[in-house]
Amino acid sequence: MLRSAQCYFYCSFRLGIARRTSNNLDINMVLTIYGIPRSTSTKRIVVVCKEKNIPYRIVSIKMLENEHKTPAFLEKQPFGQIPYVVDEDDGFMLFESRAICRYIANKYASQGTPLIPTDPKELAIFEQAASFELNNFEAIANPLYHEKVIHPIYHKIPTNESFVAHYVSTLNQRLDGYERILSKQTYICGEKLTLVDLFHLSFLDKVYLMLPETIDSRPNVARWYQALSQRPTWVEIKDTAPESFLV
Ligand SMILES: N[C@@H](CCC(=O)N[C@@H](CS)C(=O)NCC(=O)O)C(=O)O
Repeated sequence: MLRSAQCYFYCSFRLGIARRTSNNLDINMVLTIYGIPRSTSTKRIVVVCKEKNIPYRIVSIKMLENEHKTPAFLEKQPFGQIPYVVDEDDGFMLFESRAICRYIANKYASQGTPLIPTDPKELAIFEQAASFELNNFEAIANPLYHEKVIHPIYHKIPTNESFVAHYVSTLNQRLDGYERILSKQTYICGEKLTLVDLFHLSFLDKVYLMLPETIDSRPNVARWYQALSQRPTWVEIKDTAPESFLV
């Protein structure tokens, strides 16, 4: 009896068969993430699954063998980038990590940590922050990380120091903006944690590894970064592989 119950649980987990609880939450829904555990974009999704208590599995893509550039992969993700996901409830497919995070946060709005505001003004502030995360933070932190780490280590291309100098100078100006915002409030949209705080985590970690003084020298950015990076959901996944520094 116990065995068949275990088997049911295992099989339903593997097959993504959702069981409805009395409060109508899907507790066994499986989100399949086609990515790599240590990748910045994959982690962005995983931390949200954990905050929302959503069971997920990661199917690792063999990027070193260029699996993400094969016709089969491009059919799912036309730009040849990881990750994309399949919602095993109904086969719904989606790519772009932030869109995926929003999908999870909206589908499971009442489960786990609330992450997207509903009040129109709070939502507008949220959208404002989502826009500057992408355009003012990731747009600089990501190429800086590629220039300093990915190019020399993965692609064997020497770091272009003049590019690095430009990115570091721009990053410092952008972090001054963050300091101004965070000197008035606990999180990036106000007093409550939102999805946009979590969006920052992957590259805040990389910036801290590369240039800790850019964060430590700004007391409110440092406080915010410490609070986010010490969330149990992030601590659990941040060092998913020894080479987590690299992707
Ligand atoms: N905007 C995309 C970016 C995805 C992305 O840049 N993925 C990287 C790994 S973290 C990748 O696939 N790089 C390989 C490539 O671009 O060819 C997202 O957020 O999902």
